[in-house]
Amino acid sequence: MAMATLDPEQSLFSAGSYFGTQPPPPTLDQDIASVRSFAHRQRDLGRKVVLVTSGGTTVPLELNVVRFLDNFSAGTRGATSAEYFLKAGYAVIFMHRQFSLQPFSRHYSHSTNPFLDFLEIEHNPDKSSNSSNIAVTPSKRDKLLEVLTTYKSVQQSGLLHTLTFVTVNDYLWLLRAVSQELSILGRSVLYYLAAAVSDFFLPRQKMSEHKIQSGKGSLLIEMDQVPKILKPLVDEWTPDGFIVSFKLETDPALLVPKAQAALERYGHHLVIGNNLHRRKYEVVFVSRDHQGSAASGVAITWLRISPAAVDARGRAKEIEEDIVAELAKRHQAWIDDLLQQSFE
Ligand code: 9Z3
Repeated sequence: MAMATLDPEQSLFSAGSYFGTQPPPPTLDQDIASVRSFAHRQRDLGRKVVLVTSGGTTVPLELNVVRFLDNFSAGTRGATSAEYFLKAGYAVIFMHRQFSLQPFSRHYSHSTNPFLDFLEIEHNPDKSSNSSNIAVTPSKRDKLLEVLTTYKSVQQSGLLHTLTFVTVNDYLWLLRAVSQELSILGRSVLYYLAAAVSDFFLPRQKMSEHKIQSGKGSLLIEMDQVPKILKPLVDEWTPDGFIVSFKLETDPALLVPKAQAALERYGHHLVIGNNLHRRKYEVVFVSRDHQGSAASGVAITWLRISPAAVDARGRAKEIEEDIVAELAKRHQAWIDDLLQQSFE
């Protein structure tokens, strides 16, 4: 692909100048082909599809990358939500940061619940034989069987398609391409943008080729702003989709105003605000108020669970269960409304 040259004075990228100057990831064509066939299959089957983005993006500081900036996210929100979307009947494209949590395997994360800890060796009583069996610790069996059964059935049904990104550049190229492919699904596609995306990046043209050397005192790096890609996503790439973005803040006073500002700026359907420290127990839905009951024209709904809450099976409740139930309801209501309007 021919690259436009970057004006060294230029520091504000539009989506157009970004994609005209930054190179696509090498696996992009392959990823596009896989998403294209997934989207066509789901359309033919009449299924709703959700694109879940999950995990943090990196910003490399060198071309031969040794150092990079990272964005906070383990991928819990995305991986957990993907499971509940599957349960709600959606086909899921799970676009995640390489090595971040994934649906199903997240229950057995190497750091919080390493699988080797609940496997036991059953030695063969025949001492002359060295064939031993592996068994699951009895107290872990029920949960593992449940997770494994769902995982196998999802795999068999082809309802889950996984894509990987590492850098913010990978993420931007993939999001554009995937949303363009999914636009064939019209209103049945939901975007659930839970990945933690860097606001700043270092354009390729400004990156040092080799490892930045120390010894010259402090390091000053000037980064450019990542283009606001929600705007072209909403207006151009997938104009019919139902688009939900997340807003992360650490100052509670900023959460609702910033979520509201994002909604107004991009004109999409919903912003889910979450505070870093309370994100597992509390989120706020900020959307346009169609009933007109709020003076501001904005509807603000808090969704909360108690940290001690348990689900129907007596396990720790996950707020994503309620987030996804509410979204599935809103998505369907929006489809029905538009259908109704087209008859009027
Ligand atoms: C989120 O706010 C996610 O809910 C979290 C999930 C990253 C907090 P974990 O993976 O965390 O469960 O540990 N994602 C969006 C973050 C983000 O970058 N939003 C941008 C912003 O706030 C807008 S796209 O400006």
